[in-house]
This record gives sequence, C-alpha cells and structure tokens, in this order.
Amino acid sequence: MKTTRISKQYENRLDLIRDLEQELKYARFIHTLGVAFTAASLAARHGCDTDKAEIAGLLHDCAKSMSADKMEQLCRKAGLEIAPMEKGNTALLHSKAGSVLAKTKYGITDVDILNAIRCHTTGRPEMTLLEKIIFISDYIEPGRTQAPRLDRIRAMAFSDIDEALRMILRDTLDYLETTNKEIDPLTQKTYDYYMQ
Ligand code: DGI
Ligand code: FE
Ligand code: FE
Repeated sequence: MKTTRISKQYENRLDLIRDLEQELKYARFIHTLGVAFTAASLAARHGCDTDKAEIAGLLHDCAKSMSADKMEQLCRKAGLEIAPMEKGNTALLHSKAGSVLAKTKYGITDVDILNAIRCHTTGRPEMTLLEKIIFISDYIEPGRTQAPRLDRIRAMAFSDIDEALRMILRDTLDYLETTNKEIDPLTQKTYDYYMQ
C-alpha cells in the first residue's frame, strides 16, 4: 500500500485540530478553522510567520466551551487578575483563559502567540502584527456574516491592515454602544489609541 509521509510538524497540527474538534461545539470549531486559514493568509500577505498565525488562529477560542467559573479559576491560578466587569462574562474571559490553556494544555511558549490569544477580543494599544492579524481574522473569517461592511473590511485587511483595524474598532464600538453593552476599559483604550 502506498503511504504518504507527513512531517512531524504537520502531524502535530493535525493532532491539535483533532483535539479542538472534540473540545469545541461544531460551529465554533468551523469558526476556528476559518480564523486559522484567514490568519495564515494575512500573515503571508503582510510578512508575518504563517505557522504562528495558523496556530494562534486555531487556539484563539480554545477556552470557549468552559464555564465562566472555570475560566476565572484558570486565570487566577495563573496569576491573572479578573476585573469586576469580567466576572461571569465569558465573552471577555475566554480570551484570557484561552492564553492560559494554550500555554498549560497545548504547550505554547511563544509569547507573541499567547498575547495574540489573550487580546483577541478587546485588542490593546501597540498590538504586534500577529496580534492585529488574529484580532482582524476573528472578525472577517468567511463564516462571519452579521457585521456591517464585511466585504470592504475583508478587502481592506489585505491592502491596508491598520485601516481594516480602525474600521473594525469603529464598528465594534458602535455595536457595543447601540446594544447598551458595557465597554471594557481595554476595548476603549484600544479604540482611543488607534483612532487618535
Ligand atoms: O469569541 P468570538 O465570538 O469568536 O469573538 P470575540 O472573542 O471577539 O468575542 C466577541 C464578543 O465579545 C461579542 O459578543 C462582543 C464582546 N465584546 C467585545 N468587546 C467587548 C465585548 N463585550 C463587552 N461587554 N464589552 C467589550 O468591550
Ligand atoms: Fe473569541
Ligand atoms: Fe473567535
């Protein structure tokens, strides 16, 4: 029988994908693949490491299935503080918890990857290229359909990544304001930093 040789690195990637398929709800798993694929493409376009982008994309929502209590527990154990508005809020906690899980369960030691996971929901001032790529890919991956002007933002991400970032920040703030959601201080700081 003909056998196909695959590299150790690729085998590890397949193991990671298999694990995430078990851990995440199916729609979340498909979103994860979309983010990884989009992140690798943006990395190729903008001169970032495509492997790192793919791994960060695969792992960015790895904690999404946990309860808020479990997320908080994981963060506290790792010495990460939980802000009052983060308490019980899985939309905000899963990125912090995800960075802890990426390190402890998935053995990621690359600080840029861990930070990209950690700030993928709020962004932060002075994001690295990888952090921007994950933040943007989460918003524009092909499975996303709800946000306004997605076509324009998707095209912009491949021509002017900082303009795409500003478009996403503007639309996210609009969305949070119109839906009366409390704005995380880091979301606001990111907005102020990139809009000045
Ligand atoms: O995990 P995903 O759904 O793929 O995407 P995400 O990690 O960007 O999370 C998006 C959610 O986070 C969305 O429901 C809006 C929410 N969010 C982002 N910034 C803030 C926020 N929610 C509040 N309350 N405040 C924020 O500043
Ligand atoms: Fe997320
Ligand atoms: Fe996501």
